[in-house]
Amino acid sequence: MAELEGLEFGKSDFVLLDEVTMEQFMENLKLRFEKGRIYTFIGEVVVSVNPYREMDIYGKEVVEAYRGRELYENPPHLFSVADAAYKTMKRRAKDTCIVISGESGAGKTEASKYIMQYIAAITNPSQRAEVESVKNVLLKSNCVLEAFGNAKTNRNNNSSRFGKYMDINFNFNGDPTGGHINNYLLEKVRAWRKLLRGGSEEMLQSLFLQRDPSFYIYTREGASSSVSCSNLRAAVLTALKVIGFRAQEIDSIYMILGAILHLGNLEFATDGESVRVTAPQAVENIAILTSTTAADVSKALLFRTVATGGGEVIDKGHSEQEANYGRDAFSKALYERLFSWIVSRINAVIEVKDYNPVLHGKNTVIGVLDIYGFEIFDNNSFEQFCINYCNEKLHQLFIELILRQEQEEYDREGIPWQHIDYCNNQIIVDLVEQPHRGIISILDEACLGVGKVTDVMCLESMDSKLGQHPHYTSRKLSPTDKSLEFQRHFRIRHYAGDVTYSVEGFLEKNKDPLFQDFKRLMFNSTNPVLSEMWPEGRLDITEVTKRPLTAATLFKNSIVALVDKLACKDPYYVRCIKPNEVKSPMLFDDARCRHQVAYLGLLENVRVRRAGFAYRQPYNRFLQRYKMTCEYTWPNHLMESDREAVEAIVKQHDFHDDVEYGHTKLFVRTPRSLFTLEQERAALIPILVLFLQKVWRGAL
Ligand code: AOV
Ligand code: MG
Repeated sequence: MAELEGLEFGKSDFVLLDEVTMEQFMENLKLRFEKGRIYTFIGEVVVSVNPYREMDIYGKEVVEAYRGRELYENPPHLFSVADAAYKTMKRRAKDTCIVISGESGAGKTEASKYIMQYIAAITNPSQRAEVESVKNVLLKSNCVLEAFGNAKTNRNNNSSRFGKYMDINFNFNGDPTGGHINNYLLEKVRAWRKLLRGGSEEMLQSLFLQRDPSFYIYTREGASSSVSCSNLRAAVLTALKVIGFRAQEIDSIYMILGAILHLGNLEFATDGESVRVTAPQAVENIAILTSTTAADVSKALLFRTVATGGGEVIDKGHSEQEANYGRDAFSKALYERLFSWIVSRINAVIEVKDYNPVLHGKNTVIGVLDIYGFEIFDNNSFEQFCINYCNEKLHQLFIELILRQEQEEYDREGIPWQHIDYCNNQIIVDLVEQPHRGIISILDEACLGVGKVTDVMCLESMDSKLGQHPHYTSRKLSPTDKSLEFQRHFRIRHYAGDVTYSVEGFLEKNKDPLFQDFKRLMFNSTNPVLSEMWPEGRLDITEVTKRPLTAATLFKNSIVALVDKLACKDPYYVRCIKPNEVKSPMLFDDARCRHQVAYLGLLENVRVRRAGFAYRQPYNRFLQRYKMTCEYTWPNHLMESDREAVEAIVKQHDFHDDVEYGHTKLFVRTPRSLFTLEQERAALIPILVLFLQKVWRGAL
């Protein structure tokens, strides 16, 4: 409803569009963006457009305005969703979650931070010290994760290179008692320019590092950064200390980062039969920083231990190419382990301990998910495949949960259920994840294959197994489609649109193998922090028989677990849209936005919402808003209940057939009925104001 806002700002809920068409949707979205209204509802969902400028809408007064209020009483805002999730959790003792999605740079991480800040602001009114300290750690954990998991990309200066799901636990008072973080698919090592820029001379020396980022292969790319690095580093250090990282742990973190930078600069050369490292000093540095010996580091870089058929163990020398490959896999793994370890350390601190449900009442949870949205690039690879699969799963959950939520509300309110038609994307999910026949299975099979299985062979296998699938195609299957290249491309018809993937590198990325020797090297480090990160390095070569799960399967498992976690909660959604590619606060790029509206499934969302009841409101609230439009209810009604009074209003305006009366709420099917009421109300307000002014003057 256009509460507190005039219609010049467009419709504050897309449900109120005259017709659900892309044209009308876009017109409203654009109008609101241009008027500085970056949030719009679809029922309880908030659609957000990145303003790319500071907005003065997150302050204390705004928090107060939203605190404990119903969704429709204020203009749409992240705080509406945060408050709704919090209220549901507190009132109905239900777990809730807030799913924030959208493409890179659309504003997901910023939104998740405002939501956390809101929850922090409205809880613990009595300022109990132990709750404050939990809140502090929860908020500070963001800073640490961003420092290690974010990087500048061409799409976002502060891009999260990992998906994050955070549970916040609450006691029966509604105060936070702890939490848990899950991270998903960390991408690439790009995050530590700040280490070099912000580090003291002393620190850099102790890590054997040069200050100039361009000296290191891993920090060379995009070396300019506007963020004040020394401040950032100081903030991260403070955050690490607040969370409770010990001095030795903090030192270890920096030593590992240093070791990774040195690793990146290692080069190999071939002398006759054998391969050697060209700069032995770097090996020395790595050994010191990882508390190992140069001989061991060098051996792990140049050889791998293999068990022969006869049970004999031999050292097999790498080729130059294998050594290069091993080095990159090692530095990537070091970084991934470090990140996961940091997350697990934070989890150990914020984990709810000694919770006694008898003593403390039911422990409830709000989950906040900030995860990469659908990605369609010019060249889409394995990463996009994983990310888009994740979004198919989330979309499926979205539709399912929204329908379930509707149904539950109807049940609660005693209203007959009505069937809602929607597009079911199960078939696409199956295409990717089905055992034996799905793409992930085919990939895994190819990775297991003996001998040299190539990406092209894998594509052929997919073509033969999936040729009949309506959502899968390739050039071989659609010979006339010139946009697909032979032996390279396959295309999936996602719910959000067609995406063409290049199969190159799929197998390599899926296998993602790290030579066992590196694991043993790290496990045998005399630094206990490092050793703790590599428990499987304990295994002897003869004991390592099981193949590690592939990257795609690991990812699938983590997403299935995530979906299970979300599915048992009451969901709230923030759908983020990026208005343009140039980070401009002025520009609304129509084509880009249209594309996002389509793949976020927003029109479908509006349709589902309108298929049942477009609008619902508790009787007393409805009455407050519209009582002036009916003679029986103004200024106060004399009826038995608010519900009867609402009935009087509905009858007087002649839309009795368009509503259902629930136990506590009125349900209105079509928005048109409400327009009439809103118009009448708008026309009455000036008259009323005049009237009140007269009364007021008379009283003087
Ligand atoms: P993302 O999380 O969706 O991208 P961010 O939340 O990092 O995107 O937002 C990108 C940038 O947009 C921020 O650094 C801000 O400059 C600006 N921004 C976003 N939301 C707001 C807001 N509400 N008010 C002001 N500025 C905002 V990625 O992590 O890349 O998928 O992987
Ligand atoms: Mg982000």
